[in-house]
Amino acid sequence: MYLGLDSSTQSLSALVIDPTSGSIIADQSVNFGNDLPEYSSPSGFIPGGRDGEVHANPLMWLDALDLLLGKLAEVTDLSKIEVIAGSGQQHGSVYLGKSFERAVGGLSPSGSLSSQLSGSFSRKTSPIWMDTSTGEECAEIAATMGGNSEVCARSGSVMIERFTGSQIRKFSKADPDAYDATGRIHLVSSFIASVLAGESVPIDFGDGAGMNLLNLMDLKWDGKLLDATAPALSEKLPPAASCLTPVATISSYFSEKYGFSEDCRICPFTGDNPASLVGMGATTPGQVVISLGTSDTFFAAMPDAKTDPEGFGHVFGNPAGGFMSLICFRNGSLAREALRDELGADWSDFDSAALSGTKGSAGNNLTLPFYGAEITPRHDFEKPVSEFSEDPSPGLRIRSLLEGQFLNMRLHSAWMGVETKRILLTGGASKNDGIAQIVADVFQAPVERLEIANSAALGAALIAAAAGGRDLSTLQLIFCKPAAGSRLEPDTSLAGNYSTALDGFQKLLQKSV
Ligand code: XUL
Repeated sequence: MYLGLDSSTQSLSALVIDPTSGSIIADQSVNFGNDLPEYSSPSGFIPGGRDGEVHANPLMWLDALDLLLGKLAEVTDLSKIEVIAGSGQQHGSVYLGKSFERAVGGLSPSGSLSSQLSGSFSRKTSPIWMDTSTGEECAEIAATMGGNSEVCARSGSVMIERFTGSQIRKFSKADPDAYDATGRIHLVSSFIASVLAGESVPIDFGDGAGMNLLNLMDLKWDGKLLDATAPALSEKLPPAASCLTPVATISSYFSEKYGFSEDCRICPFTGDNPASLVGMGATTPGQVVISLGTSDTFFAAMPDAKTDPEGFGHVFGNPAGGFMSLICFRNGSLAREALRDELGADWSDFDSAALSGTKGSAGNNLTLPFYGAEITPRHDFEKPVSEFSEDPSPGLRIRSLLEGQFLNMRLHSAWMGVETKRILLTGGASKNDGIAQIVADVFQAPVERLEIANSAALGAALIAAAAGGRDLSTLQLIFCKPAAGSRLEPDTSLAGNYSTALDGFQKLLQKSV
């Protein structure tokens, strides 16, 4: 049996799979807000951060690990777990003092993780991916490197506030003594893996690519980027490695306390997006995952480390080999909800209006679907801009907003140069057939929805099984099945409408930014 863990923003989840029977043996999770109210972090981070700072308490993640494994041990014989792999929310960083290695290697099962490791941090809180406070540091690093295009060519992304490099720089400037006292900097993913291993383990390439520090050509830390970021950084980072190769066995704390076998192996943990790519069964080029959430994300496998010339998209490592893109669109559900409220509509209106009622107008009206600042493209929009060729009924406004969202995605993912053969739609709004049909029509590709809810934890469990010698693509055929009846075919008669609309959308965008 194999265990996948996912440490996300709001919860820590575990999924145990048995590849021989093709079944999920256990599925447990701990919600930081509900299960650990003493950390006063209802959404997984400390509320009220100033000037764009968003931090979380790493002790909360440790308590969650104890709580989760305790729950899991009640329902599963953990001695049967051969390999553990995992994923973490990307970009977040954990700062450990020089005593960490000794403390984590000598944990006693009679105490808790948090009580025994609370003295090991050189920074009490961890900046996470929602932090936007490092604009100044991004500009400084980009200037030292000779510009953002150089940063992008090396690391796969221009300098991004939430990425780890600028966060490390900010800490080194704000508190140089604490920075000097830092012996190890981990990502959320590599921190949890290190605790399980009882020693610092490597950072996975896939997750490491979200730091603005890894050189995508040789998958090693980039000396020039490290120097531009903070002093002596190379001494503080663990090496980078693949999440598919186990690097340690589990520490005696976990075997004695929760019944794991002493031979249970630990893989480097990857990021939640690379793990989701695996869990959605989308690790080969041609498959695209679109996740419709508060923000919408688009991610897809890529054979080469091609970068976005406009600098909006990111390149991470694909756990199955090669690379993946990740593109974030901030006006996702936020925009859909804003229009719904403006029209006094509900989601069923999105379904019927978007489907049958307005199909004759597909691609005829254009809307830039932005109710606020957007990151793809990066611009401070205030409200949507529309060009209607007919009277804009509520149904048409809904269709036009949705078309605008997916035309914007199609336009800003073209740099990957990968033909979209199949779209896997996930996230809250993916259940809506009207929205899903518009995705299929705009991209002219079939849309499928999978049964699984936590694709990152499933992806981690599949990585564990692959690291244990199972074939990843066979595992994906077994575990990543589309839900029955979820497939929608594109209406190919609309191909011309949407390629004309794509040109029109691009022109409208150029006029407006
Ligand atoms: C990706 C990103 C988020 C986090 C949290 O760049 O910031 O998706 O990984 O899920």
